[in-house]
Amino acid sequence: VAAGCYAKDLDFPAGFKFGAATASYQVEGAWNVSDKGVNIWDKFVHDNPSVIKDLSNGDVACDSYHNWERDIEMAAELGLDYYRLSLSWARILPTGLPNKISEDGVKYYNNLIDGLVAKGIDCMVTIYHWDLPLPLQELGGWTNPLIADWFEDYARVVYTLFGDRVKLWLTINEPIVVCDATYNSGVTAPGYLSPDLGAYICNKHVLLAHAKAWRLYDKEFRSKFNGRVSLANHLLWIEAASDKYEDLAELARQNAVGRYSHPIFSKEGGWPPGIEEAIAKACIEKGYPKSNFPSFTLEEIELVRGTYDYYGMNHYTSRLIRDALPGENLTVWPFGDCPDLHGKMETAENWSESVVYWFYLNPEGIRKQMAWLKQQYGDLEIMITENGMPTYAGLNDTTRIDFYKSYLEQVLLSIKEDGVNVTHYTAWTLMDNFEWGDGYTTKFGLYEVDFEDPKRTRTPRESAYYYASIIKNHSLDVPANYTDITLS
Ligand code: PNW
Repeated sequence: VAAGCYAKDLDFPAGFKFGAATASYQVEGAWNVSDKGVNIWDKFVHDNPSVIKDLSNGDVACDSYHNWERDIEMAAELGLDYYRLSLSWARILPTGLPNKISEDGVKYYNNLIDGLVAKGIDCMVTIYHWDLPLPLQELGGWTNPLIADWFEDYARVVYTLFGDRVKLWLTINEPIVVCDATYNSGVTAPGYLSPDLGAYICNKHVLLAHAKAWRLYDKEFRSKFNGRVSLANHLLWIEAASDKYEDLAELARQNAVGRYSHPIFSKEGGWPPGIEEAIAKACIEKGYPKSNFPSFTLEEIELVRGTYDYYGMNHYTSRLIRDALPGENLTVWPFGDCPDLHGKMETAENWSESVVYWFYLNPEGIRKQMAWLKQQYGDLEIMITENGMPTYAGLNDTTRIDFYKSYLEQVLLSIKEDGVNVTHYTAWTLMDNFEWGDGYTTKFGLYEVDFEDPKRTRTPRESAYYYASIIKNHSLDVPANYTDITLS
């Protein structure tokens, strides 16, 4: 990939689709209405308010549970081809299991999905975006092998309920956060630390859960509904800090991306090359009698291999990696370094900072990431399931406009120069929402939300006009008067 390359032809291919995303816990609120069950984020923030920067929580959030008509209106006026939303497991199944299905929970999603479909907007639905029902967590959550069956049973319920109208499914959002970030850092729900063990066990179980849900769709629903299913992986692009670290960088990519992709998307299946050996070595060094990293049986390898209809990619930022110096302090993945590989993460001088500590802007990273996916897993269809940038409050978000322009330009280069089959682009996010540990302090929204206002009024930012114009023109070549589009 040539550095500093700029696209000449700014039109998107015919059929390329644009969307925007949200997630249940981040927008819905209504945490205890009707018979909704408690989930791990409800409990995590109520028990530990200080883990969230502004001591806030998602109890009300954007109150999308009550404002769903406004959410549809925003999706429609932006001209979105599709809206990516997630389902709250405990809102649909209060106990986590299908012994009881909440009528009100189902009604909320039916209203939303029907309203979108009526406006000609497709639905991309994430089945799990981090809000596990509490009763399942109390039995170990993603470290209990039964989670694969619990997830499959939940998936059956939602395919049955919504599959007639939902044609794009994502089983699990960012398993690397569900596993690595959660068990290594304790800063995401359930806030339970289990370094060197929890993340590894979880890694295997999310793959089995995804695979069972994909196979269920393939066997029982595909012929009837003709939809497509994948998962959304979080891909941090990692490059060598200098030539001598090329091997380390490749191993770090296999650790960050491969552990959640290779078993599903590679031809041979199973764990990515070098990873079992590297983690075994790290475990022995840390004094464990043997590797804590689980192996796959041949049957499990076959169960997981090939369980995709496209590649779902969330991408935000990049890092450089080098060998750690002796005694150097290493923080944990995915927000920190790569201790299992003795790797220290850095950022390049020319990557500008955002208002969030982990986020540095490197537009070329998204193109290099997709080229790497193609080289590793062949000519897959890639859907960008999240991409966006944080700012502080304010409607004149020029930096966000520059972000979308520069990242989308690299997407065009991927398509036109690298021959990558990327077909969908999803902006994170439709509106400001509960940004996990950052609470409401940082804003990713195309629409600003007034969290002081009981009505949670939404107002379009300048970037909303810009994005609407890209969609309308099907091109990055937008007219100078793009704010003339009417948004409410
Ligand atoms: C994603 N990292 O999380 C999530 O899917 C969204 O729910 C979230 O609001 C959004 O990005 C913005 O933060 C991330 O390791 C997970 O760099 C991990 C990272 C970044 C974002």
